[in-house]
Amino acid sequence: MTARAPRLLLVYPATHKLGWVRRFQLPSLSLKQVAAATPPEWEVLLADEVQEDIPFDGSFDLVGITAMTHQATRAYQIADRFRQRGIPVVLGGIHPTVLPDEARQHADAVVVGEAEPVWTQLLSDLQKGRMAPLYRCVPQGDRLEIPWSRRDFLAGRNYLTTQTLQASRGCPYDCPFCTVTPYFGRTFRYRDPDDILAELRSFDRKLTVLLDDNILGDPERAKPILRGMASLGLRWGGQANLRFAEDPEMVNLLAKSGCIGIFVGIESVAGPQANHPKTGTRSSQADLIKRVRDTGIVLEASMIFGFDDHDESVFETTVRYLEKCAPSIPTFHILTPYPGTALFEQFDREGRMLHKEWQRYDHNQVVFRPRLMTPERLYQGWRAARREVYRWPSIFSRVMQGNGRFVNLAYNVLRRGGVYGDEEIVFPDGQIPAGTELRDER
Ligand code: B12
Ligand code: SF4
Repeated sequence: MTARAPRLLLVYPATHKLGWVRRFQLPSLSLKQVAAATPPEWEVLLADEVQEDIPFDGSFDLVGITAMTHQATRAYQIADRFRQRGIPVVLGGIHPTVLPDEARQHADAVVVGEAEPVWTQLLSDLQKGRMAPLYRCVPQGDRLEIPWSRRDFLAGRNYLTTQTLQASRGCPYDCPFCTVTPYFGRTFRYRDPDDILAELRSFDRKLTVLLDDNILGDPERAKPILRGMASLGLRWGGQANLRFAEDPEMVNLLAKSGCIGIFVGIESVAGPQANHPKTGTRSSQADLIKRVRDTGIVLEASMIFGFDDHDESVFETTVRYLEKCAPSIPTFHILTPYPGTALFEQFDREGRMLHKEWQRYDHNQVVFRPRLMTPERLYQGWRAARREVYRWPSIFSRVMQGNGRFVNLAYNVLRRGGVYGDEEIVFPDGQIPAGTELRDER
């Protein structure tokens, strides 16, 4: 350690270069929270590779790198370069949390789970020259006590907004494709509503994003937060499961709180996922979507293609279903079995993973062998369905079925640009994406 203030570089790895859309990104809340947990004597710097180059030649006492699965390969490259210069590296985030042994090969220490309870200990150990290889936080209880996320170290960068926070963590729904329940706990852990509202009150701009897994998951704990937000004049977005809309009071509170957009996972029109406790509702989904859209809130509905009960008819069925339900914005994902999920364990056991090239685990590529169609058919069906719902007639038909038509149209036009501007992946052998190897050739 040096005589000057110790310097911590926090790194957000990028998987590909972004054009002008990089100005519409959010800063990593993961790193904002690590920064918030860092004692004040440390100087904290950020390298967000989406926005800038990594300062590989800089002088740092510690480099902390976050990684979702699709960022892991790049995170390891960055870690290796700093370690070659003798700078200690800590890896954290969802991928190192689910595969700590893999991450450990590229790091001096790995943080498994949430940083806040272990981070000061790790830094103190580092300064005493005895940093351990692994620090683990196991979520407990139903309360979340974390410091307000830090924003000063983001100065000078262009983000859509830096006003992001979480009111809660964890989710009991345990969807088989999701990492949240196994690693962030099956209980909703909410922060104290007064603490959340105080943090929200400290914001000086309107646009705010609540990055909870399911902000409305526990209605009785969400309602006081929404009531308090009603007087703050914020305009905010978040994500939840559609069941909240069964309760008209909740929809009303949501609109009054300043919510302008909500992302909901509907996932599948048929089969086990459609009947999952998260998606199963007493009312029809079309009615619930209408109830939310009537308030003028933009509702983004996310669908996944590739479950084991999905055959080639799923694309057409889903597009027709969404025409009927008319969410403001439909989003389609290709099923991606992330390590650490029940789905990954099942497909791996069955020899159905096509490869483990983590940078390709991004929902836009097929990384496993679907049960009832070829990987190429899944990819092409996903691509065609996206284009179908963003044809102009489809957009206009959706936009006309709800309030806030101008805002809805604007969101759809933006999304259409992304959908029609994507690059097609070539399947040279008509089956498998280039560069992949089958472990289980049938
Ligand atoms: C909000 C969110 C987003 C936002 C991110 C906004 C932002 N820039 O912050 C948006 C909507 C953009 C997004 C996009 C995507 N997301 Co997302 N997202 C989430 C969500 C709901 C919360 C993440 C978050 O900010 N949490 C709050 C922070 C504080 O928690 P945290 O990340 O866990 O960080 C803590 C610890 O992990 C640890 N930690 C994290 N990093 C580090 C680093 C160090 C050095 C240390 C010590 C500790 C540490 O300490 C932190 C504080 O406790 C999670 C679900 C979840 N609960 O993880 C999914 C999740 C992370 N997303 C996921 C995915 C797949 C994606 C997409 C790839 C989906 C897609 N194709 O569109 C994209 C990728 C975008 C990209 N940048 O490349 C998956 C990742 C699965 C995986 N194994 O990788 C998750 C887990 C959801 C799931 N269903 O499983 N996402
Ligand atoms: S409801 Fe959402 S956050 Fe909860 S387990 Fe399912 S996908 Fe994950």
